Amino acid sequence: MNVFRYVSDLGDLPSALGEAFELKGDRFKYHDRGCGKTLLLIFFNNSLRTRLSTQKAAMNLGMNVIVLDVNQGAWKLETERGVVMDGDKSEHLLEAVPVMAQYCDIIGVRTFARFESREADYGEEILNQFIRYSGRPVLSMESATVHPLQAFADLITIEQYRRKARPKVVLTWAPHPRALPQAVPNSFAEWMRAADVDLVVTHPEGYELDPRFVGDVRVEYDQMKAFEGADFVYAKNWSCPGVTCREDYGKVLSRDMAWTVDSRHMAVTNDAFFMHCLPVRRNMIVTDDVIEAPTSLVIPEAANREISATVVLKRMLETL
Ligand code: AN0
Ligand code: CP
Repeated sequence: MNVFRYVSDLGDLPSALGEAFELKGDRFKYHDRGCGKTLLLIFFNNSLRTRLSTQKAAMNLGMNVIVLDVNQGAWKLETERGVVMDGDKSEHLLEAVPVMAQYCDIIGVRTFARFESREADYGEEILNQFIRYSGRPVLSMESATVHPLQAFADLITIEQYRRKARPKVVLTWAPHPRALPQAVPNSFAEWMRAADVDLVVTHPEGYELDPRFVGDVRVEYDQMKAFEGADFVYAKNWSCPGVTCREDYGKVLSRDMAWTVDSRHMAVTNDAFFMHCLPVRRNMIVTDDVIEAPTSLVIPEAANREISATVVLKRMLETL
């Protein structure tokens, strides 16, 4: 595997899930696979889980790890070609990427949507420069439009807890004070469609996700109706994807607190498990009682980030 962005990059999904459960049983099973190999993790944005779980995954495989926080101690990077660099940016990505590639075998990149232009974000301009100019396998650790390590961990979690062959999974929008990317809901929808689940998406009007990720999945604008009989509730805020109205891309269109997932919502489900990728703002996205209930999977879900990253890195090491 040379690039990890989409579910299709993983190849056969059941075999990847099989490997994930094998690694859950023994996370050090392939502890010599990465011997003498170096993983470089580059963060343009903050992270707790991705930073720790991806490093842990690399260590499970015997790799060395280097972490660079671009905005803390490195030179500020220009990303657009043709710019006269007379501002605060001292170095261009076109030099920085091949330089960074000299010191590693695999590169992970976190680079959120910037909301400056839908075309730039949905064109994955930063991640693609790493793919194009590094000559190394590259994995998205949440880039502008996708968060595949999260979606893979979410799928492992659903596999682990499902009580029926084809569970009803509801992806619900919930309010948040700031504009957030669509990467998590995009990948979640994409990966759930590839898995055998009954997916329903619910959000206020204007929050329609990009069809390349949601396909023709059922969208239910009545949140309570969507929750009926759900086996899993996956909450997430996202800003306007700009699908129905391009000018609104990246905007906060609703702050409606009626969408906060609370016990009233959970009561109409099939005793659903609650999921969120974290970090979560309590009593905006979800109430204290729902996230603290025994049916809340937020911690096992975060634990599975180590597993998804171990599977992905193992497969990248195999193709070096
Ligand atoms: C980010 C997002 O919504 O994409 C990261 C989630 C994993 N969340 C925040 O910035 C709060
Ligand atoms: N879920 C997730 O990716 O968390 P971080 O932003 O803390 O890495």
